[in-house]
Amino acid sequence: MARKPAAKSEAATIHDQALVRGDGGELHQIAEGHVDILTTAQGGPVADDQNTLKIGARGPTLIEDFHFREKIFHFDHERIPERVVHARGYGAHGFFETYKSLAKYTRADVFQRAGEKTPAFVRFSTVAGSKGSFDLARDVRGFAVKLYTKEGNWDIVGNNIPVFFIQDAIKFPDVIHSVKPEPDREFPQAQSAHDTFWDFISLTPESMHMIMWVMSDRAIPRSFRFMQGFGVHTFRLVNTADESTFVKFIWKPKLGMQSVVWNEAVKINGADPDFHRRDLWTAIKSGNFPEWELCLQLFDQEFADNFDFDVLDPTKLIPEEILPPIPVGRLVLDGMPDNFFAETEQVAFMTQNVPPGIDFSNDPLLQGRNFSYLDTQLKRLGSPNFTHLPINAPKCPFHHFQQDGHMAMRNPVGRANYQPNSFGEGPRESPERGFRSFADGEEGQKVRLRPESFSDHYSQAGQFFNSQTPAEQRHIAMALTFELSKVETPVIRERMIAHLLNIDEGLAETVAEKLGITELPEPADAAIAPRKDLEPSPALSIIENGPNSFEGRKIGALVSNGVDASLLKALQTAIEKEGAAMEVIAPKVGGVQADDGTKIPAKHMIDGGPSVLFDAVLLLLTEEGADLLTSEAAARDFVADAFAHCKFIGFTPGAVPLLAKAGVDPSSDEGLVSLTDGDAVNTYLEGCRKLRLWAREAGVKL
Ligand code: HDE
Repeated sequence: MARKPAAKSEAATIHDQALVRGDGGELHQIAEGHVDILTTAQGGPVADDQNTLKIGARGPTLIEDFHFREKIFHFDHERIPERVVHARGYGAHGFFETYKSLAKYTRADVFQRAGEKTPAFVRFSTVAGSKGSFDLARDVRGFAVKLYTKEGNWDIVGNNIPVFFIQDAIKFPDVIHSVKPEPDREFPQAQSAHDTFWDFISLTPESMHMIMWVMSDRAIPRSFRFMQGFGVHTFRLVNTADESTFVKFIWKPKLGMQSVVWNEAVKINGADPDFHRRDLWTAIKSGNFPEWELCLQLFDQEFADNFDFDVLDPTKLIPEEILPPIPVGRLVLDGMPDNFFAETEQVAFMTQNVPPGIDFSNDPLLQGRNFSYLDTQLKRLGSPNFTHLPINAPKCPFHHFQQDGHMAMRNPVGRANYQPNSFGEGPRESPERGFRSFADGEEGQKVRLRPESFSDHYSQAGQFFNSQTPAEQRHIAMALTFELSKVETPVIRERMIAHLLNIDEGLAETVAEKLGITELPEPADAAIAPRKDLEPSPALSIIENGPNSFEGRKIGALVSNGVDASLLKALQTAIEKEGAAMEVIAPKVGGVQADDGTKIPAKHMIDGGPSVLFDAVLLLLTEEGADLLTSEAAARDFVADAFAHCKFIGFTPGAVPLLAKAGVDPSSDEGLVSLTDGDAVNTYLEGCRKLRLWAREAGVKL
């Protein structure tokens, strides 16, 4: 059980069967020298954990070996079903700090006092891939936040994209079945580039807005730390006077947004399938705690009635230029779980977890989700007592009469486990402090109907496309081309072009041309003619909203023997001052010897540290060093990829032969910085703050 050494003061030997209490209060046996004695789960000391019990050294194993049986049986049961969606995820602990009281809008305790800190657990995830899939899949990212408020847990189970594929929860199994591996062949894994996904999408016009997001750079983020998060649905805030204000939740990363390019994503998946989780782990473990601001879009019924689209439609967003988000607090992630399974795997998010003062709207997707999440946790965690697990238990006092069942950890004492009772035992409900649903007046016929107000499927898709920079538009066209090129059924490709014609003709033509479709189809039938009068929303572009800072980013410095020690030191100091990090890559992982004789340790050997793992690169090579590297494919790729991915490259004169061998002209653009010039280190870092030199991309033709 416990693996930590026991407290010294209580040490004793196994001979007197001493029990001591560990840090977590657990009991364990210790021996001389304070090494725990291995025991069975029943606490029995084990003499031999290397050999099963047999008749003779070469004989059959005995069923009597209770230690072996217990160990193997437990192992056989180590896995629980992975989440049907969002199986691959990574979590971290932190806190939410409220900026100012929002009492005017909500009675939720979490928003009453400026400076109030509420413990939080966040799990980021991909949607389609299984638990062991790679991090850089083109996919939506989950952004699920659990706030352990003083009035119970509040889960904002969001995504990094503010809209969704479907308008009604009854379609969720269909959209997910279509994107998961095809059921007869069980591939492709963690990919939307296949027939069934695009078949469903091309038959589901309401998905078009979300498709534009998923084909954009939002779906290949550089880091969880550089993503926005969205609650997606319209929710309500409700104050003490039972007045409701509609709200949309947005998390904005303090370090700004950043994504990678597709060619890079594909290579990262090979070089480091755990790229995103390693990034979060490294940042938090090194004290660089990522931070997001919670921003609210608040609006009333009148705004809702006058807005271009239905605020209950989860395939629509409210542009920030029309309704500016107000920052109301910050989320800081400052701790990694001690045990991945206990925390990240067992954490159970549920949209229905809301404290008094937060309420739902009638968004039919949200209403459906409120059914699904409890059910999925029961299936996954196997017992209604999943709320007893430390990661899921509220951190405020709680009292109820639920009891028994599998693995009940909290067992009530006393006689009356019901209420009302005559024994004065147990809690009672509180109409004042308890959760009161907003008393919206509802009446109507029982129908299975989609409202008319949900029927414009193209206008916001077009607005999203028109709000992107040319580089981002190019990426969308390339993503659509790539994905549809993997679709083997021509009619599906053509159906998609017919939809794209309703979104943006230029985009449709580009994709059709790249797919080799010579005759454009008719535009798809649209229930409502697509609007072309929606103003672009610059807030929707990642590049338009760059951080203009290199903080939190990482530089890969390729070095050779004889590297200029003082230049390396100057770069290291400047990079750290910027709040960024540098990792050294060398021909051998043992490192190199600098020109002043010092030994420079390397983090990676050249084959293990490709430039796709870094935001910018340095080539700190002597001519001799570069000559040796020119014959290495990994070194040539290091340079060629950094260039193709529009990264800033700082280089010493010695590195020129390697640049040449990689097909890169050192004077081709301002993203190539010779480190001999006067203020070269600063010039290089100034460039890095732009993150990428997108002007280069058109010429690179990835
Ligand atoms: Fe989920 N979703 N979802 N979803 N979802 C799950 O719950 C579901 C939707 C989201 O890190 C499941 O614990 C339905 C939208 C996240 O543990 C399940 C519908 C959004 C996570 C489920 C949706 C999300 C989930 C699977 C359509 C963004 C991962 C495992 C009505 C706002 C949470 C689980 C974590 C997980 C159902 C649509 C976000 C099956 C029925 C829209 C971030 O309950």
